[in-house]
Amino acid sequence: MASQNVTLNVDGMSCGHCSGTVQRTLEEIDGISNVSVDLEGKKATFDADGSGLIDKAVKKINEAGYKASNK
Ligand SMILES: [Cu+2]
Repeated sequence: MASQNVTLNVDGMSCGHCSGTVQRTLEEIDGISNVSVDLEGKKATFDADGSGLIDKAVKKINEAGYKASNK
């Protein structure tokens, strides 16, 4: 399956610690790579290689205490 470039909106990040947490949270998911988190822009971008990864990424970010949305 071709990997898909995904951008999520992420609310609730206020400093580099927050963006680092979101970055690590995404990097820990199998099938997700090339993670980049934009603190100022409130976005996270990554490549997803497999189905269901976007929902999983949203869920994991929310569990980490931030608010992700896919739109
Ligand atoms: Cu912070």
